[in-house]
Amino acid sequence: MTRLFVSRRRFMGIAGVAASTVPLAGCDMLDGLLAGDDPVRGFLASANTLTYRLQRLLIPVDRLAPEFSESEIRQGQRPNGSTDPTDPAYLALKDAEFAAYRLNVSGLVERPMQLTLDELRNMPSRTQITRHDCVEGWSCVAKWTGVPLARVLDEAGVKSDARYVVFHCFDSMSLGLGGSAAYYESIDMIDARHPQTILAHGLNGTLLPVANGAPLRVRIERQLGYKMAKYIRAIEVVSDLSKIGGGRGGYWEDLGYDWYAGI
Ligand SMILES: Nc1nc2c(c(=O)[nH]1)N[C@H]1C(S)=C(S)[C@@H](COP(=O)(O)O)O[C@H]1N2
Ligand SMILES: [Mo]
Repeated sequence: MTRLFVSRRRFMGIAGVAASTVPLAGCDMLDGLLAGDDPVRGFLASANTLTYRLQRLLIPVDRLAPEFSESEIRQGQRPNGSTDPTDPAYLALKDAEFAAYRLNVSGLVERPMQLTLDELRNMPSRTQITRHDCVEGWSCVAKWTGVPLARVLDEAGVKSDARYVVFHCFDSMSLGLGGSAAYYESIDMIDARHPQTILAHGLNGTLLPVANGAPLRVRIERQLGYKMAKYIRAIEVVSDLSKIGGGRGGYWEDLGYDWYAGI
């Protein structure tokens, strides 16, 4: 298949050229993007801020990640990270096959909602065969089915000061020394409204298994695997990430990973 996407390495090449031509070209748009009031400035390392801004500038907001054919699915989606959460609230739901599950939608929305799995499954769905790239260096092609996040956001009515969508998860991760923190993630409104960003409830033609995030996980196809929160219990629309978790936009980000993990 054709490579429709710009690889991270090639992108950094473009970014390097673009950055180095800024003073010469005097490009207002680039200047604005490089120096403007970036909402993530306060918590992102500058290199990641630059990557984020340039990628947003150079790559069309609706550019699709590559999609594959059924024959390119070579194995099951490899479970990674949490694969069997033991948090009591999750176990109680799992024991009853998630019948009492509700997706909580809150924050900067006109109509906060609590959606059942049936309601989510009955919304318009999208199925896509995409490649999952984990930061640890492995990839898997799999078929995902779910409701576009944009659709859920539209039903809730996003307020004009919204900048990010936060995914709160059921599973907590050990931080050592007896501490733990709930997994969470966040994306900007561009990725939130991207056509391939779905709240997936199906994997390779079956219900999403527990190991891969049942009953609901997000697919964000233009970013690395750790952005794609599994075991989602709530979605919160916010204008600022600094008061959530450790303030850097995600469980792994709070431990030093980049917030923007575009590929
Ligand atoms: N809630 C939650 N989401 C998570 C993780 C996790 O540990 N907990 N791991 C992340 C990482 S690092 C990857 S690679 C993918 C793995 O998804 P998979 O198990 O379906 O392959 O989930 C991501 N989302
Ligand atoms: Mo990962």
